[in-house]
Amino acid sequence: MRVIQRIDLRGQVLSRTELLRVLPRPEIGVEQAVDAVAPILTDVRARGAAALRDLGERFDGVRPGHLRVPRHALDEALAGLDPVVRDGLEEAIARVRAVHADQVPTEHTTVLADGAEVRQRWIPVQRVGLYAPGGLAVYPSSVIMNVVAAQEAGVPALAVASPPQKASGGLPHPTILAACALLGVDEVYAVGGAQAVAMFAYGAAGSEPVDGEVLCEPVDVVTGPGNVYVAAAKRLVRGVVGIDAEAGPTEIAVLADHTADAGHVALDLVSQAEHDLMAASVLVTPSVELAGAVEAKLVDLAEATKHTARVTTALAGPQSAVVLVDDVEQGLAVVDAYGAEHLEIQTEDAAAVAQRVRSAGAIFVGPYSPVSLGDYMAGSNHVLPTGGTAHFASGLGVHAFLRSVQVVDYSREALAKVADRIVAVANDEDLPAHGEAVRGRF
Ligand code: HSO
Ligand code: ZN
Repeated sequence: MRVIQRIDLRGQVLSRTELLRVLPRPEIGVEQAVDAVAPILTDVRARGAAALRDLGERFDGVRPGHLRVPRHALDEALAGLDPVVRDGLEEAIARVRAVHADQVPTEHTTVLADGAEVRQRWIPVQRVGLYAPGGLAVYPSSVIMNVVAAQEAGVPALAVASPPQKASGGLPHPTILAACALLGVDEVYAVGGAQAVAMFAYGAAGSEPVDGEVLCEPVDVVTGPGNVYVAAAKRLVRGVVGIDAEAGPTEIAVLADHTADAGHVALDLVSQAEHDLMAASVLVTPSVELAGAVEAKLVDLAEATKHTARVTTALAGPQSAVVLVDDVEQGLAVVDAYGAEHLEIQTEDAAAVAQRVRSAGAIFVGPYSPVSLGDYMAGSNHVLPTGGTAHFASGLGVHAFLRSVQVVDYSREALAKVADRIVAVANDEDLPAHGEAVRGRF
């Protein structure tokens, strides 16, 4: 069996729709999961903390003693953190903080005439809930990406939820707790999956009395990665709360030409395949030589890497491919249609090529900006739109936690200048009281 399929688009002129058909993506099945998680949401809404305990026992195999992680458990987790890992996480926090601090938009006032102003304010939401998965994907780096973005947006109240682990006696994974402690987050819940999303959306009060426990209050925005059930739960609570994107399996596309190093390209394709059986690794190249060299490297790397089974399955899956194109120009059309979560540009004049890209979650320019850098240490956010949602969505940033509010401030004279026009348009809409509300002032 081929390590990765080849798709040859040379000599073909394809529309975006046709391109999407030849660049398959994994079927995620959020729709089906919606039916499975709906009763969980109903249960949490009705029974609050009691339901959360029952669901922890059922799905995570351990009944959490405290839903709210005690402060001392956070401190102990931090004390037990390997100092080398701590140093890495601290550097990541500092870099991500610097980038996100710069994202905060400044207030802007448009003066339309003398005494006629519209100001654009940016106000953080009051309270957010961030989900951190357990199981296979225990990623303190993802905790950093979500928490720092919310903190730099100025969100005053922030809660984290992560599944109770049997090995930790019903507490979330110690590295997740340590990351929370490093970030100064002390409201952490041992609640996982769809029920965590429900807890954030509805709060944990339910209708049953609870003795002595501090319960989670509802939040305004829920963010954070998770499996298909978490995605389904987010879909269901959207509207009650704001959500970030529904995260799907990770994707890397590399647009590379003959100048690229096949070894680098193969390493990067393998790095994201390591996440998930359904992860997508796609190379788009006009160079048949590079394609062959990368395929050969992939065989060696897939065998030598720690998670061989996952990597091999992801690379061989229908979602991964080496795509041959006529030139970088056609390559750009392909990567734009695909709209990858991560797009690496490893071509001659990489910065200029990158500048022409219209759709990608994040763009990594040149041979020394691998996706792994962005996953941990670049300062950019690694929570990015997957599954082609980059066509309309952005990666996580402070904007996900901010609302823009327009502040209208007109003087008597400025209102008088437009009064007749307001009356004319209001009457045309058969809403004369609108016009009267203006005219009645003069
Ligand atoms: N590449 C993943 C994020 C991640 N990588 C976490 C390592 N840890 C999705 O962007
Ligand atoms: Zn990654």
